Amino acid sequence: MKIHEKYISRCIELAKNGLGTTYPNPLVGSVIVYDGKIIGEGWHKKAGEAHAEVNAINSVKDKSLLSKSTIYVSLEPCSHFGKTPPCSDLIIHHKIPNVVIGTIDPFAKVAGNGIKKLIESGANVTIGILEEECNKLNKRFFTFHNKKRPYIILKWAETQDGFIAPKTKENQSPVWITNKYSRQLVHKWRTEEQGILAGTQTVIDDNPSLTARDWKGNQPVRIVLDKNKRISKENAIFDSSATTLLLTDHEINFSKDVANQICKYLFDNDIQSVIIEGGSKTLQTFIDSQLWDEARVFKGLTFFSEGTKAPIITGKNIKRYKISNDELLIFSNYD
Ligand code: AOF
Ligand code: ZN
Repeated sequence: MKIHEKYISRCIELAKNGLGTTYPNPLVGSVIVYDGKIIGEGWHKKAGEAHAEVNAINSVKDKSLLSKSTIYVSLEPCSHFGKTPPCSDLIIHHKIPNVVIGTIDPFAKVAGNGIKKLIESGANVTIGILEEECNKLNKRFFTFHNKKRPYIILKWAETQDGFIAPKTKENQSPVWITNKYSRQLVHKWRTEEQGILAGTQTVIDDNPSLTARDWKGNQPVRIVLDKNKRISKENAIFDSSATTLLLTDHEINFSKDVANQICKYLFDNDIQSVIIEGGSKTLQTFIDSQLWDEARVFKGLTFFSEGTKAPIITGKNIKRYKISNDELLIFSNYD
């Protein structure tokens, strides 16, 4: 592997440590190299806290080496005063002569301005190393800023015969289609997204908590559709373990373009990513509006014979996995 690619790849690896905790900020990693050796590393951990470059620079013991080093960063160093001061100024301040950047920041306040500042200061700037990987790393952040909507992940579990719920249920608790490993994986996924969304009927039928209780990490904001205000305040979605946004006919006009309106509402509320976990009607609405980036579909061993049919989805890029005896299909739409 070429030298720049090697270090940007390390930046990507470091950046991933922030998955789930940086919202609304992107995942960013940075590495500082002197004389063929890494002398500093850092990543962005949490919005409001230090950016990746700041952490990398702070981790260098002998600061006098900075003026002879190369700083690698997976995303363009920022140029604006946000919750923290500009990273490009810090790089200039330490006289780091070489800057290697994975990809350009789509955030309007930065968008090329960090690069401009660095070049104007006389730094030797290289742009576009592992660009595609760096864009993919921040698929949520890029979708939010470029498409003005959250990154949308659809998730459901269906039986061998294609049902997501049985016809009748004895009580208000979910009927499991998948095994415990798949269920835990879903909790991990929940910690990675900023929001989790479910439709009215799912909340009424299953009384789900919609939390990531089986995995350590971020609790996503619960977003629940409640067109006719049918959901009781006693439901688990109102417990104190996470924030809940209820979308009623006050926020959404349920008679048309529901998926579009939800996207707009979430964008206006700074929600960068959402995992939609049902029910069938809600999922199908997003599929029909072609407003989805990924679908993660489990197929369990169970048969229901009758009940609620699973959504119908097609996609060009399908990956298949086995989670013990469950099958997991991941459809990807992100380009
Ligand atoms: C960087 N390095 O590690 C990150 C950057 O409010 P602030 O000050 O945290 O700024 C947030 C914006 O800065 C964010 O929208 C994105 O454009 C950029 N994030 N930039 O140089 C980093 N996380
Ligand atoms: Zn910055």
